[in-house]
Amino acid sequence: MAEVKLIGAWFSPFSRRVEMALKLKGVEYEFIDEDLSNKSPLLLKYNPIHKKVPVLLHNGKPIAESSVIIEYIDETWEGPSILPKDPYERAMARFWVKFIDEKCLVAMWKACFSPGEEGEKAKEEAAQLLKFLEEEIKGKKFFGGENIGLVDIAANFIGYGFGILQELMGVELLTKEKYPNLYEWIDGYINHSFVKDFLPPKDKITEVFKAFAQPGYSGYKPKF
Ligand SMILES: N[C@@H](CCC(=O)N[C@@H](CS)C(=O)NCC(=O)O)C(=O)O
Repeated sequence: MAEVKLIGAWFSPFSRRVEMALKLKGVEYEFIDEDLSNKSPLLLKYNPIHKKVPVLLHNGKPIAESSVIIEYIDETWEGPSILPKDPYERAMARFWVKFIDEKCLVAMWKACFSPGEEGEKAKEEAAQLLKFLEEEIKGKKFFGGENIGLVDIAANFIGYGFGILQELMGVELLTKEKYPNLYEWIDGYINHSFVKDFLPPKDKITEVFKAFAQPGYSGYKPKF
């Protein structure tokens, strides 16, 4: 039987993406929880370039970068498709994941953590970027259509962690009034039986964000 291990971090939305993909396919795996403020020799060995989680080990062979890993999982195991079959739809799904990773997450994070003018500019930018997702999800249950797909998996921070973060930081960015379609998606998403299993408890996530917000905090904190 194939040996599947995931080097991840319990709070990381990127490693959660991979867990979701593995669960969707019904793949058994061992989760190795990494301490990102004191990275293990295992992580450094298998992801020497980025030194980040997640890393999937399939029969000892490492694969890094969550989107790359998800595509590998989709191609390797039977089960519900994570990426659309149609080439154009596949390309579009990849486009939105790139948009989320390179634009939305960066601006949303800075909107919460960057001080002064940088933070204000990030809030404006994030507000505009989210409008594109608001438009994209309009009239659809999930980004993947009737079922959860690649973009829904990639957007797990927008669907869950960000709501907790913005509340904690007193930022009013992603609200029901401004983004009714996205909000409906969030509601359907976090209450979906499959997604529910992956949501870390709110109080635990809040503790992590609180630590990130502490002045002088010297542990691991995502940098964008
Ligand atoms: N592009 C990467 C991002 C992964 C990422 O940022 N992982 C964070 C945890 S949430 C990490 O391992 N950070 C370690 C570091 O920055 O040193 C992916 O999609 O897998």
